[in-house]
Amino acid sequence: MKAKRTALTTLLGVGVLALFADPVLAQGYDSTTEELIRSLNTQLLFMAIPITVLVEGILIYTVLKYRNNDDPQPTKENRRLEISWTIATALVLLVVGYASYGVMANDYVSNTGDLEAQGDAVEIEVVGEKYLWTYNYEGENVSTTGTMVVPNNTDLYLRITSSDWIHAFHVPELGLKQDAMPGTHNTLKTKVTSEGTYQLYCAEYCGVGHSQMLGEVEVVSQEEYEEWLDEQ
Ligand SMILES: [Cu+2]
Repeated sequence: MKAKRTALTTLLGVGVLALFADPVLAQGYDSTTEELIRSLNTQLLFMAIPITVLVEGILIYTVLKYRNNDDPQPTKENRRLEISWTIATALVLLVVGYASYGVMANDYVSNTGDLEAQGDAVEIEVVGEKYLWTYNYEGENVSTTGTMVVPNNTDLYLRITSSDWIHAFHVPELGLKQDAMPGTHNTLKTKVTSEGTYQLYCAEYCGVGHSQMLGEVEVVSQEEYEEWLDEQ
């Protein structure tokens, strides 16, 4: 009995530690995309922890209780048990499926690429080439390389493409990742919700300069963005 309690306490402790180790709970979100993805991750974690504790608890309990049994007997058919675990699994899958669908089907996470920019959204063509990123601001006649300046709290439509071969646009802190393919534009839609500078990486090995294919996303207030546009 004491061993069982110790085992359960240990498992609970590991679960609580896992929660604290999750950076999501310690800080806010920087974009709508990041919020959707990370909060789904947290929801799934909260589901996974009790299931893990239950399964491991039963396992440890059984091992301890029957460790001196030299003549184990196979379990005979148990219809009630089979129905229980079938229904329980189905319920878990339904909840996971429902939660995931809500996130996966959201424009901020995935879209078919033909999304039209709405209202005062900012639309930028992001072009990857060996080994730099170029940003063409739609309707503004502005083009920059290296640092992409965007306004805070505004929908962004990033049309990702490449002028030579495959790269990938990746800003981990904002939850953004998209292939940059020659001859096609893949759309990322997001809204950044906190000002700051975020590191941009190329996430598809593209040659000797791949590790240097970096950039920055600088998120500023609406006014600063307008000023910056005028200066260009
Ligand atoms: Cu690259």
